[in-house]
Amino acid sequence: LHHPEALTHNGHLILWIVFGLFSVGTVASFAVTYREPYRRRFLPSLGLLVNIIATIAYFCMASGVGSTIVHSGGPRSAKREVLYARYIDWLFTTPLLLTELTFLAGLPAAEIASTVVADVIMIVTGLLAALHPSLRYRWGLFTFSLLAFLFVLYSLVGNARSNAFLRGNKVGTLYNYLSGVLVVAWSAYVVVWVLGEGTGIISADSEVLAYGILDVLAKPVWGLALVLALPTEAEVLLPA
Ligand code: RET
Repeated sequence: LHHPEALTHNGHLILWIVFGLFSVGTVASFAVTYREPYRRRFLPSLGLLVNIIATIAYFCMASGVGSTIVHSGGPRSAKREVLYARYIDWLFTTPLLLTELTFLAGLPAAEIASTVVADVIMIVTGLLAALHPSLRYRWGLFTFSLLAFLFVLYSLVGNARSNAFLRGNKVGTLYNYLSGVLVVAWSAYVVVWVLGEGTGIISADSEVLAYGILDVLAKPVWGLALVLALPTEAEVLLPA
């Protein structure tokens, strides 16, 4: 138990593979954004930004910057490698993803803002929970993060849903589908966190694999599905 539970060669290999997938996602997002006329580029360009940020974050993590060793519990080791670079990615990308979905729903600006603020609190307290030196107080920050997450989910399944249906049945149906996938996928991050950073039950490599699969689903796949399925009624137009 003298060695920290750190990434191995396999963990870095997975990070490089996910970096490759995000590079492809970035190119695809560029294509779907710029084939649209200028006025229709708002939603696709948010998706493009998400992919660019994640590509850079994966380059950092794969090449070995943005991680630190923290005190850890669990069966594996008393120390564990935490890739804090992903929280910096999430700090920018989760607000962008929520902006895409809430603009699609036509949620009023003040409610978009409060959802995004709760999301930022969720990520920052989640980062602090992962870095906290005390194995006990870590769960206090985890609780703050979880409460903020519940607020985000509440805005998405409550008001935003009814707003989406006000924009028409096609928009409502697309919104239902995309928000449903989001709720399931984002909740899975919490499970991975508890098993990884939280309790040390899974290895640092398995954690990288699990977050990698979720990131590819939640960013390029989800974002392209939104843009490609967008009915004309759901467009968010830029000023001419
Ligand atoms: C943490 C740990 C503490 C409790 C909660 C969390 C939630 C994280 C979420 C992350 C979503 C990330 C996405 C990234 C890429 O697109 C920080 C894991 C609630 C919901 C969607």
